[in-house]
Amino acid sequence: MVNANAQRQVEDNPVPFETWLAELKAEALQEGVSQRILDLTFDGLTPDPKVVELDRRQPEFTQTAEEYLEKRVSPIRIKNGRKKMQEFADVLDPSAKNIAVQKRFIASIWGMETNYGTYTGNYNVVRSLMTLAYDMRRSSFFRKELLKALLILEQGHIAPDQMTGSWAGAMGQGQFMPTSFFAYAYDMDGDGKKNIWTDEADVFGSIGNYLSVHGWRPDQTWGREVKLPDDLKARQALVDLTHEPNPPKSCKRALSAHSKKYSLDEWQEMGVRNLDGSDLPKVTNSNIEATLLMPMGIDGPAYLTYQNFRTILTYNCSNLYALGVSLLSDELK
Ligand SMILES: [Ca+2]
Repeated sequence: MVNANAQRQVEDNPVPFETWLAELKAEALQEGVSQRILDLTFDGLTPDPKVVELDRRQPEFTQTAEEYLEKRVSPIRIKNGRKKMQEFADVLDPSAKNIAVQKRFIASIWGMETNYGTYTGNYNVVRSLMTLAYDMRRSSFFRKELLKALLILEQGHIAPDQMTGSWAGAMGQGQFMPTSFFAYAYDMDGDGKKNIWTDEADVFGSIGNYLSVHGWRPDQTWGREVKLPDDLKARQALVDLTHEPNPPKSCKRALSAHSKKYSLDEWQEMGVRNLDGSDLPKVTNSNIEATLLMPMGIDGPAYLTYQNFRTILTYNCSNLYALGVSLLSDELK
């Protein structure tokens, strides 16, 4: 149902839509978008009230961490992931090798983002971005994304009627925003197009490239679930470890829930063990630093997270998201 309120809010822009659109098109022409692409994409296109409604929607209830992870790392998703990895092995294996990111992590993000390419969103990306750019709430962000989306069409990576995505403009099987497309999409099969919608080689290459550019370590995993000392006092002391003094601004919210970094040797000395009680891995040639994360509180599971966990956070700055990707990747190993 179209929300009348949403319709009213999209009209908050004091500039009439037709005037706004004419001005936008002029800017797009200056940016190198052709009249042909503008005619093809904007013909009869009007703002989508449904998009504004979704943009205003408050989550109806907050899932607990357990519920979130159960849903995201469900037995069916694990089963489908294993099947998909086999089905696409001819493309996934060489892509992962080429880009130097373990294939289970590429598959896991693919699974988390679009259920392995089966749910990429059916919104017309240009229409969604145009709506959100015309709307006043975050217009400058979405205007920039819209201009980039038009340039993607101009460069012929995908046909205008096939450029679909989420209601907020995240595109293709890895859900890239247009600016991310220009920064990280990767033409893995070398046909001159970065087709993150229907070409799996490019999908895997692009997800892998995103991780690679953000500091992925192919010789390491994401981290591990660990066992803290039984002694409650010792346990509390670990939980109380100073949090990162200056988490990066780009993902402050999630990273401020992590402890300070210590080496695996130091964690071992503090009494932290593998889940089965055995010693933490002894790393001889590189010094793995890890942070302690307990997303479900002191009684919940404890995780030591490595650099790759932080890289996953750049894809989506949420500890539960990154943990979902991580735990799913373990199941896809
Ligand atoms: Ca390609």
